[in-house]
Amino acid sequence: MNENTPPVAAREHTVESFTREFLRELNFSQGVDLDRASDNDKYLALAKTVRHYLMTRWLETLRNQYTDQAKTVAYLSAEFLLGPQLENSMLAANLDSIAAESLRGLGIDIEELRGVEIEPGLGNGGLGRLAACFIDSLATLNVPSIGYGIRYEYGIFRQTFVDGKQVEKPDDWLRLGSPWEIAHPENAVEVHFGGHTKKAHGGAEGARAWLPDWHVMAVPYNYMVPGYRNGRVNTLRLWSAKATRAFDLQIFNEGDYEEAVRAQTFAENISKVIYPEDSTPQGKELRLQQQYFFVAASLRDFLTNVLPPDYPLENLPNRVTWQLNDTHPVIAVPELMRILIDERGWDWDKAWGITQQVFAYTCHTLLPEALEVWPTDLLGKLLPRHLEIIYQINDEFVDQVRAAYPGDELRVRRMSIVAEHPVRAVRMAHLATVAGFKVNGVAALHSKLLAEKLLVDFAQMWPEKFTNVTNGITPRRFVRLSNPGLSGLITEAIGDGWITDLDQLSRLEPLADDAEFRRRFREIKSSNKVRLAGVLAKRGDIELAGDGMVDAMVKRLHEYKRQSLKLLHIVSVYEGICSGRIPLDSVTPRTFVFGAKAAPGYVRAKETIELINAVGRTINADASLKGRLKVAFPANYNVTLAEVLIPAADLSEQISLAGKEASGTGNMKFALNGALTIGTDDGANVEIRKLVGDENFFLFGMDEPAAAALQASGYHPDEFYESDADLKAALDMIASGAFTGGDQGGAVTSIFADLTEHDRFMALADFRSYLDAQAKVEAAYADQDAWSRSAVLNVARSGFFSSDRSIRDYLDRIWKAKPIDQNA
Ligand code: NTF
Repeated sequence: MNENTPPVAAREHTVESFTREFLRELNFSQGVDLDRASDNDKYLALAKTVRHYLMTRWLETLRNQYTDQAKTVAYLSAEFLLGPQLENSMLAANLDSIAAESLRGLGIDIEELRGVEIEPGLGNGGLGRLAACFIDSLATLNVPSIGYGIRYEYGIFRQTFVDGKQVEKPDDWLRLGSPWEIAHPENAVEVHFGGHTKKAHGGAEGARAWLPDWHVMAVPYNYMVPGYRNGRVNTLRLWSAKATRAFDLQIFNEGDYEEAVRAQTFAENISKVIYPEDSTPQGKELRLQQQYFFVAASLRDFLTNVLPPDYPLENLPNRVTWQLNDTHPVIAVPELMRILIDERGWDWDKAWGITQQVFAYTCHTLLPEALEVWPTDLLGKLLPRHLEIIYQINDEFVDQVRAAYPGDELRVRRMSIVAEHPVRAVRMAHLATVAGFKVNGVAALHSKLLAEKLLVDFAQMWPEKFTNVTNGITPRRFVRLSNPGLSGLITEAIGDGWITDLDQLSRLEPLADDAEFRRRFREIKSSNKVRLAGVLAKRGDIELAGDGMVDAMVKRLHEYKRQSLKLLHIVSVYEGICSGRIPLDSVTPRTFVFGAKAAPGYVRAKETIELINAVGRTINADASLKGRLKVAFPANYNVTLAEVLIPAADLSEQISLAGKEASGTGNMKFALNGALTIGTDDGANVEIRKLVGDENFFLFGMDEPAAAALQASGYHPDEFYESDADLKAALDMIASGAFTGGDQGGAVTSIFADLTEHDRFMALADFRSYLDAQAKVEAAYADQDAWSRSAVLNVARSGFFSSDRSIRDYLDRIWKAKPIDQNA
């Protein structure tokens, strides 16, 4: 800290000073008096007040970042699913109780203000939320780091249901103001596209001149990323596209006003909206534009604003790791090569030598169809110089493969960065693997399958490149904030060290045998259910089944995740009750809660939503069930809803086909909040089960080798349909139109036909085992005391799933960066 820096203590942390600041904000920033202020005014004033308290620390962190020039983690991610910011910032700044007291004194209900906040939904699901947890942990662990991404004007669509069908509405999250960001138009960066290349005059051998034909400005918006009460405030920099004035003016001067406006819209479309896809690549030109847009701006920003002038880029590997969050930012690889060769005049080998030391790649999928591939026609049109560089990287790489495996042309073809069929295209995962110094999967099983299946040729050639870092979640947001009851109970028992050292939860183990502790744990669960019931009731008259079990399946709607298997279970129970096979009073009262968005173009997923809603409507309206079963499917599942739902859940559904879910992170959030998991041996479920113990986890279904073997031997779902009477009855009930007012067409036919004829993710093969596991769940739940013992053990044994641990693993295995304590 230099002498001019005001010491942090100068910002008093008292209720009075907070109130003063808040009223100042209300008057001078919002321009209203307290008695005329709307909730939105109050929310914005509160947010800005909190922001002020963090500002000193932020500036300090930025100064230190510049003077220390320490190794920095630059996390490049097309998605950051941040969730609401207010509470988290207050918590990090240690202002939560002061703010609450201050507002109380002014007669303001802080809860109401929380309700005003619109979360920035700048991500689809797990991948984007992981990035948000990681920047939280990086800051909390004192790691110098910057997150780089895109400031989408419209986040992930708002889901509504019309007649049970998903209808997407734009998510205009910026409409009421965005107090958490600071724009820096003066630091805007030009990003170029299109045109052609030609031989450079002078410059290094192999250097080319790129003559782009259009460009756009990337304007940075900075977000604070406060560590948990450690004085560090890192930066998340999100880029927004702005048409350049020169570009408009030229056309404007040519007298074509409409064309000028059109051109501006075209350029600004780049950051207009996030692609609502998850686990499937969306091969759209605009998406490639988005990727290059944010990556080019981020590299430029790092090289010119974070590094000092004239920094010798030979030292770059000591200064930065650019972590590639999936393949979305991989175009950074040829971009850095272009900068080093064409702009800095380096020769190819030297540039490649450095490039290979600064990128590391995280893969998040096991579905081959989810790996991004860009047709060379498109890539060449948009980024002609980058395509040339990719070709050259590939030429050298292919030579290397030939040298290592002489005569094995099939292998060469499999590994080539450039695929020839069905069209010539660049495989971004191959490029990332060739260029990255490390490649990691996101759970132990996933990393193993990456090395043995998806990227097997690469793992054979470079075994040391491959590693695992199991995902994690931030305990600040997903326990401390979202589950105040449980947080209080834990802190009372073991102190509050767990908030930044989640392994300490193991000290709760003995309390699993303490009847009073279990009772209090149950009490908290019940009050969390009451809170959930209140939120669901407001969201459209959704009811819970009394104080019964809350059974939750929340995640993107995807066939591999098998919401349809969950649906078959529900229908099977209902069919059993209707046909008299299952006595109603033997059924545990339970609410099946779904939360799921389907990609707008994913027809089967949308049909599944429609069917879930149809089944839900029927069951919820059937008085003969006496309210014992309910289906709750609140629309628009997001972080805000997750924070209310997860703490209330008893049972966590993690039922993907083994070998398909890379990790899952919802599974970790539920376990950490004391829900028991019913799940397959997939993704991080494997690690959860190992840690919490078989007796506290309901395992079912084929494991990955069994699933692969069944697939290989020829899978015939109709055989399962014909041979299992309960399965047949459930499917037939759906097919009969019992849930669709007699309608046997549409979603009903299509899902029935798909499951009985194709069933790519083998829901039918796992049905019986799933039902058996559900029977065990019912039996276990009947003994509430034993159930809560298992639940407490789930909490006590889930410390491993902190994203702090993930970040430590990244530091250790990949980044080799050192934490720097700002207060030291
Ligand atoms: C997702 N991947 C995986 O499907 C999840 O299993 C995993 O938990 C998260 O990433 C975070 O690692 C994707 O969304 C994508 F796009 F890679 F398919």
